Amino acid sequence: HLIAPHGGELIDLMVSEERAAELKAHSKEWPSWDLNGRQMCDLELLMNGSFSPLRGFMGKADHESVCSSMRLEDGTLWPMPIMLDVDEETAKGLESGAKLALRDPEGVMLAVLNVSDVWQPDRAEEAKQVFGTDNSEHPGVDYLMNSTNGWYVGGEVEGVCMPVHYDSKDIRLTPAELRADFRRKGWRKVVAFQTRNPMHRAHQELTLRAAKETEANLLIHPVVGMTKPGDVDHYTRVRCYKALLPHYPKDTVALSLLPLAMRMGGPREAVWHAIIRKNHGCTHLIVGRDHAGPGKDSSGTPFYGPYDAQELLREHEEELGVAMVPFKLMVFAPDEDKYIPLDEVPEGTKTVSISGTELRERLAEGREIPEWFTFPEVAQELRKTHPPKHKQGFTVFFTGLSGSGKSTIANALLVKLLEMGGRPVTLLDGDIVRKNLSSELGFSKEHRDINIRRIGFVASEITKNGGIAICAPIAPYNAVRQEVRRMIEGYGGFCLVHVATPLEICEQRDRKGLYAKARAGIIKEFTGISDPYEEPADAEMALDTTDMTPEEEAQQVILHLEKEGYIGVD
Ligand code: PPS
Repeated sequence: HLIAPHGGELIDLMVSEERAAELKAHSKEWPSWDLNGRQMCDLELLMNGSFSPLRGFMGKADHESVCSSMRLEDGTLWPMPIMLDVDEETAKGLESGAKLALRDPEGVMLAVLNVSDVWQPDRAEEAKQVFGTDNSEHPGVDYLMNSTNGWYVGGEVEGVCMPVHYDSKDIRLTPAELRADFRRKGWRKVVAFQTRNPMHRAHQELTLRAAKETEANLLIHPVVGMTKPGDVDHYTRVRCYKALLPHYPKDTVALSLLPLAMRMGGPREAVWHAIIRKNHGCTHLIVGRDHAGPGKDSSGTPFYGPYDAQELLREHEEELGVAMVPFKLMVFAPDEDKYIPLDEVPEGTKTVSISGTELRERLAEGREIPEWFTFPEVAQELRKTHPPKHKQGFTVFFTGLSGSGKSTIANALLVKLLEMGGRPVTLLDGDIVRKNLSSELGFSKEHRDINIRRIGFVASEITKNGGIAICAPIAPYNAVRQEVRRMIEGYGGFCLVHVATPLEICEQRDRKGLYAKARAGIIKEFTGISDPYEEPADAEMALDTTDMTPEEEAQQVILHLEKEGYIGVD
């Protein structure tokens, strides 16, 4: 007596063992496509029936119909294109009737695509129709325009093997498993809560209210596939969700993880979420303000209105059979010690709330997170993965001409940081790197860029793991320096220091005799003499070593790091 899946039948694309063996035996004759993260998520949800009634990646007719009218060609409501994008070389080798082996990053064949269509889509048009904009500040548009390949391949999928997950296996329930679970427990009305964020007390309050109001059981159904860049990682979130479960009445709530790749498509995405939950046996979906919203563009204009998603789902809830439960913004009334929906707050009542930004700031500064805001167990989990800045990793990246004094300052800084203690410190000096990591490289632009990328990669790993990396290459090119900054900033601090000693001084000093050789033409492509140095415009600090001691310079860097919060006291 559970709600019927979308389209009437729960799709299961996994083939029999016999058929799988047959497909594997033939696969050497077929071209292969290595799936990326997004495609892996989509394939898993296709294969396990989360995307019922879809039986594969969309062909041209369905794609056009979904983009223009939110319906498959046969009229079934379906708001989001589910496409397999491939490069030109792969596309050119395929035609209708061909088979394409779909492989995971290790090369294991997960499925076979029975190709029906191969075409070059108009992605800008798709963006406008699906997301309502072709502005690539919208993460869904950005992905479509800048991270998808230019060709689509459509066709039915025969599933051979599910993608492997090593984490939380017991709570990654497929639609069939979740339905079986609901049947066993006698749940018929189930309200789903979609989330990509940690859940705080307001979320617990509103989900509980939604369950009570609809007299339904609650499924907490967080997305663990791909969410918005910058979101809290799903390992941390799952620990937070688990910590929250004991705060619900016993046997009324279930937790299951959904390996969905979100598109941040607002209204259309809300309808898609409802269809996916319907396939998982849910009858209701909680939809909040700006559901699956990408936020605002650079001019501060939101991509969607705050209630667009609620309205679009409401328009279709009857057809779908999934009811939209509007989620009210909950605020805390400290004097009454309880949460109240914002629109029900009596006049004159004092209320408080903490925004996502403020929470991040409190974590970064190691400040208190009040119990009215989040349960202490949840706060503790967040603190573990979001330590205050003075416990996070960071990279100090010196750039400057040969002989400018980078190595000397870097060494002085290394010693001062080791003296302070607390975090491991690694010095990636130009010369050391060129002896070890980059021993085969020369000094062409291409090789210098490879060298800096390698240094950046190592520094980003060190930073991610809470250590300190000090880099001191020449790094003459701006673009790759910025690339390194982007690699690191997501993990911790990044401080670019321009050691701006003028060329004349470097040449006068000529400690290694290299300038003399460069002037004589014995060394070619020498930075500053016969090769360019692009002065950074984005440096956090510039140091001119002409009149300063290395000691003083290292001290300046330390003071800057202290100001930024990366050096502090417990
Ligand atoms: S880069 O551009 O960042 O990849 O260079 P880097 O790895 O820092 O290596 C610079 C050191 O190599 C020596 N050297 C040269 N530098 C510049 N140009 C040419 N052609 C060159 N040939 C050898 C030089 O000793 C540099 O060390 P520092 O410590 O900067 O003086």
